[in-house]
Amino acid sequence: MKFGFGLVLTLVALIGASGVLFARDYSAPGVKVANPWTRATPAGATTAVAYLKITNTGSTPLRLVGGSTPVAQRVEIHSMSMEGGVMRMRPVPGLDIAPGATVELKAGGLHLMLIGLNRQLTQQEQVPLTLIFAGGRQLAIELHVEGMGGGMGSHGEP
Ligand SMILES: [Cu+2]
Repeated sequence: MKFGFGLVLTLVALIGASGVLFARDYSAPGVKVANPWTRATPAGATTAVAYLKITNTGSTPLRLVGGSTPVAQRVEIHSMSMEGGVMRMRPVPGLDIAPGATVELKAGGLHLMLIGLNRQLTQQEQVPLTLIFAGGRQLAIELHVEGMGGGMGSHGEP
C-alpha cells in the first residue's frame, strides 16, 4: 500500500517536471526500450511513424524483426536515406543490436512504420504495440502519442 502510493507520487512529479515529454521505459530479460512515441494523425491518414530506443541488455545478439499493433494492419521497420537530394525510405528485414548496444529509431533515420491505420491517433493517448524479435521473443510496449507537430523533423509524408 505504501509502495503504491509512493509510486503514484513519483510519477506525478516526473510528469510535472518534464512537461509534455513523457519518457517511459519498458524492459524484459535482455532488452530495454526507452521512450516509444508516435504522432497524432490527421483524419483519413493510413500510416503513422513510431520512434524509440532499444538497448540489448543481454549477452547475445538481439534482432528486431517487426511488430504488431491493434491500430494498424502491419508494422514494418524502415530506414531513411538521402538519395539525390530526396529522402527515401525502405523496409529493412531486421535490426541487429549487439550485446550492450543501443539503437535509436528517430526522425530522419530508422523508424517503425504503422501501415493500414484503422483509426485516428489522438494526442496524449497510449497506443499498444508489440515488438517482435528473432526467435519469437516479444515485448509489449505503449507508444505515447505526441501532437501532430511534435518531435523533431518530419517523415516526408504528404
Ligand atoms: Cu517509413
